Amino acid sequence: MKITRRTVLSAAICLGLGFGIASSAYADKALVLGFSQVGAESEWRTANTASIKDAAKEAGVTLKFADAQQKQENQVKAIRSFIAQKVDVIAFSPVVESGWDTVLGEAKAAKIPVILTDRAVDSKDKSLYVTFIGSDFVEEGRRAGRWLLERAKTMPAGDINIVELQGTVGSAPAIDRKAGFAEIIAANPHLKIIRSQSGDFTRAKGKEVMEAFLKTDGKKINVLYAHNDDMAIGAIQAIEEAGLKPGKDILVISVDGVKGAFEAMMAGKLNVTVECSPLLGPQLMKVAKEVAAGETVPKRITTEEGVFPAEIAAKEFPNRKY
Ligand code: GYE
Repeated sequence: MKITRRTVLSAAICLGLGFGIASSAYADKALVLGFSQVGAESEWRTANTASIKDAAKEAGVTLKFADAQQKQENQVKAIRSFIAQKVDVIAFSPVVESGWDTVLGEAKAAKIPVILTDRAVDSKDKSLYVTFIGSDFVEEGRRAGRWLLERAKTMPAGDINIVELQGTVGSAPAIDRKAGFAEIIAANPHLKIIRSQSGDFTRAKGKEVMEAFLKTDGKKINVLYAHNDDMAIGAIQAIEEAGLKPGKDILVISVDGVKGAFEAMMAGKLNVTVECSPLLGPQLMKVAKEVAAGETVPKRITTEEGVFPAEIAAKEFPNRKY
């Protein structure tokens, strides 16, 4: 074959194109994300897992997904295995706030960036992770408190006794939702938390702990504040089984805004839910790609959310995505 200027040129174009295609396909394939999920404890968590899996597929990210079944030791194991597999980015939703420094130090030493999603860690060394994507749980607690503060104005004079179902002990949402709520209700000395215990964010535990509350304090309880919808839904069952009317005899306040909560509001059994969005997948994939490309990302990415009282539940229900 006679080599002309033209063949050299077209060969060069082909090669260039070839490289172009190959390198962009490579770039997409190259992003391997190890994700350690808390578990499958709630409707919120199920929606969060689906959001992450769907978004990974959509973004062409190879996702290595591990379910920790609400145990920190399983998350530590998963993170170590991601390091051993040399994934490009590690993301995880830490079940509890404390005790991450060692394993995050190992990821840092291996030069694998870590993204926190949903829940925070209390590590002093902020260089152990690149960013934290998720809700402001203290603000969610405040929003729940503000609703009650307003509602209390229409309630009979005297003490208003509150029982609280906390989330998983030591978890960021349990610590922060408790703090935000307490901060706001302190403005009215009649608002009194008479019992507060963990229901581990599950329906079964929420029901069980509410049963215990009802046994000792039944008639005295005016309000239930649950740190998530699942515990509220479990507790609603306990209230009904005790012959009381949830939403009326005992006001019920919760957090998340899952479909189950909207159904309970439409049935008149739940008074308000403070929104906490689990749809973090698309944002996580975007940030993971940016981090892998060496871009600087904000240290804190906060999710935008609202409050849904029972009065607007039926209107909002068709718009709910989780
Ligand atoms: O509110 C609860 C889930 O971390 C925000 O975890 C999340 C919480 C959510 O089990 O339902």
